[in-house]
This record gives sequence, structure tokens and C-alpha cells, in this order.
Amino acid sequence: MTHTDENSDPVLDEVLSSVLRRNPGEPEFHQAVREVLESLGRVIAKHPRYANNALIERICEPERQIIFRVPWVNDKNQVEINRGFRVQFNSALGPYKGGIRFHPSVNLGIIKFLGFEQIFKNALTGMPIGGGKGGSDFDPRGRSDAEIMRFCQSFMLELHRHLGEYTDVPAGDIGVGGREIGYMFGQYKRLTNRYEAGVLTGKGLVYGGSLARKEATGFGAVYFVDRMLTSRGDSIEGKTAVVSGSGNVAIYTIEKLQSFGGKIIACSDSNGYIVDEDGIDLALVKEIKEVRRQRISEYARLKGGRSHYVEGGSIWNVPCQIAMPSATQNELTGKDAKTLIENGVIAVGEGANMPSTPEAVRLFQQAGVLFAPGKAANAGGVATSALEMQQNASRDSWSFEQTEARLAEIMRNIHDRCATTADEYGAPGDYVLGANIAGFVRVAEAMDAMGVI
Ligand code: NDP
Ligand code: 2IT
Repeated sequence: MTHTDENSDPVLDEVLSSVLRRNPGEPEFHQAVREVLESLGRVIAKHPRYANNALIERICEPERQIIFRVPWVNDKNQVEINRGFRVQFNSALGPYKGGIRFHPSVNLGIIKFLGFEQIFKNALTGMPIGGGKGGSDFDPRGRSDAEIMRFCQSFMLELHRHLGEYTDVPAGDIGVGGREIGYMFGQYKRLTNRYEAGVLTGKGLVYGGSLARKEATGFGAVYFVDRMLTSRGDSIEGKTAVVSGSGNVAIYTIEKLQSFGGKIIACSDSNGYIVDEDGIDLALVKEIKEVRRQRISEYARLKGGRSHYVEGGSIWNVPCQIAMPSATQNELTGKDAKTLIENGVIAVGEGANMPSTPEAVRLFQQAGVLFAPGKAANAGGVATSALEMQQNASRDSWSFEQTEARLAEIMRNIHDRCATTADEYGAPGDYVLGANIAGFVRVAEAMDAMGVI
């Protein structure tokens, strides 16, 4: 381990080497486990019982991993095969909860890293949800609506037997939004002959969805960054910001940053990024991405003015005071971090899951940049999913204002819990340590109480 002595512990070193040995070829999973274990030395020193009964080994081992074939027929009447995954990682705090990702890069190691992160994220929300994640290496890009529907139906044909509102409750992630959740919910309902609204979240508003769920991850991440800044007498108002991605999380991050008075000058997709010195026109981004489903390069073509498109390259070369990586894992490297620091960044809030490499995180922290790790900063999405489950269970639906007020309160609590935990364990300002320890302690307490399971 590369951590300092204070965070070191022989038990943790042994757990890490066993995770590396037993899960070969899964670098993202190794990265996520290493980061959490590196935070736990101080907890074990204070509460040695958390290291008993192989509790930490058990946390690193998924309760169940499901891998399945997804055959489907494309518009040319050809059969295509994809691979489906659901990793049911930990149910100590509630039913497995976490999104489904459709992206060609999906493999077991990526789903395991996401599921592992989800355990601690969900614990941080304070809500009764365990951790899980799923997905497929299906590439939705360029597929017709009918192809997306047939794929979702085939995916659910296998997955449905592993789900249930008290068992496992998926939602969206990369490549899975309202349209895909609708197709999957329809198929689940048909296969089970049950209107079990609480089995999926991120549903459409007319069939059991929650107001503010669509906005929740991005809004929540901005609430977190706002609280980091205000707790130091600063604010978002008047600051320049760069948000990577232009999907669900990025769009609503931009919206909330703008409403807090920030000026967002760049966003991206996997092909390149756009810069608009006049500030991003969010209505245009929404039209391009949510309605037309086109590439972000269209923005510069349609908007003109002081906007331009850069094919490839790194969006982190654009100088800004607030950086919110909201696309995918390891999209912000050590080199990018150096550039951002040289350009005067003061706060980084991770909207995506694990978007900064370990080297980038280290550099930000060493430079005194406020750094909000994904498992804390992007927890507003899953927290609002839990609010959707609450509304489904009580056959109620709340107003946008009421739901957003709950989200804002939850994000405030997560921020404060991370900050006070970091203080308590002698690392003030270290939100990574605070988030990992606060999330871990809640899961560990529940697992300890339930015996060896
Ligand atoms: P979307 O599919 O809506 O958007 C993803 C965005 O990221 C797109 O702009 C996409 O570009 C870009 N992107 C995806 N993969 C890559 C890649 N390999 N390289 C470069 N760019 C890429 O997904 P979301 O906005 O929902 O998710 C974004 C991130 O936020 C993910 O890390 C996800 O796990 C995380 N997250 C999502 C939550 C949610 O509620 N949706 C909750 C918490 C975290 P392109 O269109 O070109 O692929
Ligand atoms: O990474 C995440 O937290 C999500 N994709 C949202 C999960 C959820 O169940 O709402």
C-alpha cells in the first residue's frame, strides 16, 4: 500500500493482496478497493473489532454475481449477443441498490468497482439501501428505438428473476436513462404480472417516477461543492466552471451551477469538447443531447459566436476555478490535475464515479484544492432513488420543491458527516477519508450485528 503509516494496518494489507490475487484482470475494482482500504487504518486502530471475523474481507467479496447471455434481434433481422451483469454486492443496510450501465467498455471488473463504491455511497446517504450495480457491454449509440426496446426486454427477461422491491432495485447509469428504464419496467411488469413500482427507480413521472430524480445527481453534486465552499466563506457565485460529459449528470450539474451564479465554459462527450466563452447555452445542450441524441460538436456548429469545438484532447486544459468531472472513470489524470492546479482550480466535485485517477486525487489534496469524491458528491442520485422508493411504498407523489428540499438536506448531511469524520480521525479537510470511513462504519456496524453472513 502507498498510504502513510497512520493509515496502515497488517490486516488491511493482507486483505488488499488477497483481493488483488483473487480478482485478476480487474484494475478498476482493485483501484476502488485500494482507495477505501487506504482510509481504514485509523478506524481499525480505534475500533479493532471491525477487523474481526473477516469483516473487511467479506465487504470486499460480492454477495452474489450474475452474468448472463443477452440475445436480441437487430433491425436487419440479425441476432446479436451481449453480456449482462448484476453484482449484488452488499445487502447489510437494505435491498441491493444501484444503476445499470450500457456501454461497450462494460466488463465484470467495472461493474464490481461500481458496486463496491455504491455500498459506501448508499451508506453515506443514511437511507436503507444496500449496494449493487449492473449493466451490459451493449452499445446503445446509433441504435434505433426499436432495437433499444428489444435489447432492454431481452436483458430484463433474465434479470427479472433476481430483482424485487425488497431484493434488488436497479436504476440508470451511463447509457440508461428514462427511455431504457421504461422498457425494462414494462417487461418486468409483464413477466411478473405485478405492478411493483418500487422495483426500479428513475421511472417516468406518469408511472411511478419521482420529480427531481432526473436532476438529482447533478443538483446534489453542486449542493456538495457549494457547501464545501460556503463552509470556508466562499461561494460558486461568479466562478468559472468546467463540467465534463454532456449526459444526465453533466446537464443538471451545469443547470444548478448556473442557478448558483457560476459561469460554465466547457462540456464534452467521448469525441471531444466545446468551449463557449459566453457561458454554455444549456437549452441548446439539452436539445442536442436529450432530444436529438447528437454529438456535442453540433453545439459549436449551431451556436457559433465565441464557441468552438475541440476534437479529442483534454477538457481539463480549459482554465477554470471549479471542475466537475461528470463523464466516466479515470477521465481526469495526474497530468490533467497538474494543469488544473496551475490554472488556479479551487474546487473539484466528482459527479461521475471515480473520474479522477489516484495520482490526480493526491495532487489535488497536496495542493489544498477542495476535493469531493464521487461516492459522497454524486450520492444525491441514489438518495433521490430511495425517495422514489419511499413514494412508491406509500403510493404517494411529492412536489418538486419538497423532493428537492429533501435532496438538499441529504447532501448537506453527507457533506457534514464527511467533514466531521475527517476531523474526528485527524485529517481535517480530507473528504476522501471522511467519506470512506463514515460509509464503512455504518456498513460494518450492521454486518457485525448480523453475525457471520
Ligand atoms: P450518460 O450516459 O447520461 O452520459 C455520459 C456522458 O459521459 C456522455 O456525455 C458520454 O459521452 C460521456 N462518456 C461516457 N463514457 C465515456 C468514455 N469512456 N469516455 C469519454 N466520455 C464518456 O450517463 P450519466 O450522466 O448518467 O453518468 C455519468 C457518470 O455519472 C458515470 O460515471 C455514472 O456512473 C455517474 N453517476 C450517474 C448517476 C445517475 O444518476 N445517472 C448517479 C451517480 C453517478 P458519449 O455520449 O460520447 O458516450
Ligand atoms: O452511480 C449511481 O449512484 C447511480 N448510477 C444511481 C443509482 C440509483 O440507484 O439511483
